[in-house]
Amino acid sequence: MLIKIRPDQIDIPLASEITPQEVYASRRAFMGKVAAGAIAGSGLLGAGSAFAQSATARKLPAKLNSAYAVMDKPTAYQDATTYNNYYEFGTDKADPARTAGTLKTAPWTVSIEGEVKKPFTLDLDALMKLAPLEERIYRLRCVEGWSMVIPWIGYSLSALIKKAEPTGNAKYIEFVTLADKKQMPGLSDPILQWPYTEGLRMDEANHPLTLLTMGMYGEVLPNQNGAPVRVIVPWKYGFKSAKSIVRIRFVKDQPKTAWNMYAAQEYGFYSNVNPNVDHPRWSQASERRIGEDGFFARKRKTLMFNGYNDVAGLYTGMDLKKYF
Ligand SMILES: Nc1nc2c(c(=O)[nH]1)N[C@H]1C(S)=C(S)[C@@H](COP(=O)(O)O)O[C@H]1N2
Ligand SMILES: [Mo]
Repeated sequence: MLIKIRPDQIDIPLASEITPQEVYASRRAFMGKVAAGAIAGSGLLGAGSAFAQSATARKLPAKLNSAYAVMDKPTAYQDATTYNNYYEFGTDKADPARTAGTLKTAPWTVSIEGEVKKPFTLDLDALMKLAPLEERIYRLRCVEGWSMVIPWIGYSLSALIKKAEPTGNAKYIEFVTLADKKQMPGLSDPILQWPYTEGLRMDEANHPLTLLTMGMYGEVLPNQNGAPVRVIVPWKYGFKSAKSIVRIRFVKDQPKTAWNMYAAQEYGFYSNVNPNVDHPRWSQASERRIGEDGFFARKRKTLMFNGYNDVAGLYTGMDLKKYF
């Protein structure tokens, strides 16, 4: 018999309270049970996503990549789509859900520029077909001290980098996002220098965890979450995960980034999730999971690299207090 089981009904430990090794082991045990039929028909596997979605958005079929799925309970779709940072659409958490309806996501192109064999432009359709879409369940932690767990859909950015054929001079990658006053009411507020830009070192960009993201919860991205294409870098603070990307530039020198230009002493280039290095205004030692932890609940511990220990090797020999 097939039993319908929602992810939030599966009894799993809080991943933030156990070690990443245990997370991995328990996920393997979980997947083992699925394979054995004990959790058959959960919908967690296969082409469709099991997660609650909107009634109108376009479906985006993708296979769950269980190697890249944390055990934590996914955040409710309602929370993930109404509590957003997307300053082009206002600075209040509720603003983007209200105002991002004016974002025109089709037609859309992403141009690949800079230190590459030959610059080119891809439309969204071509971008979607570049590599098989995967569903991955990642934690996203904002430097403000809250976190979510979201089933994203996309593929490793490395697939696009390979296609771009970067030259030997390409040491960093810069993401330039849309800045259009007609579509984005927040641009009249000069709080950040528009367009919002972000960047990664080439080895960070090529790490398989770095996800070029076109969807979430089984569907195309809602506008407020960065439609039609964004990046998700799960071991870094949320602001590194730039939304609504229009240009990807391969560059020799470390690119300027929007938040670093806003306040360099608060927002470094690297911005790895690090419980040992506090932001001047917020502790980074703990966090509140949106939709789960009330304001009076004991906060959960923030994990080094947000629990993604695989990336530690990228920073061997670097003083992460200096390169925060
Ligand atoms: N273009 C753009 N991208 C952005 C932002 C933004 O203001 N503009 N905010 C960042 C911040 S601070 C966070 S925490 C995440 C939030 O992503 P989410 O709304 O999908 O959870 O998006 C990041 N990407
Ligand atoms: Mo953030």
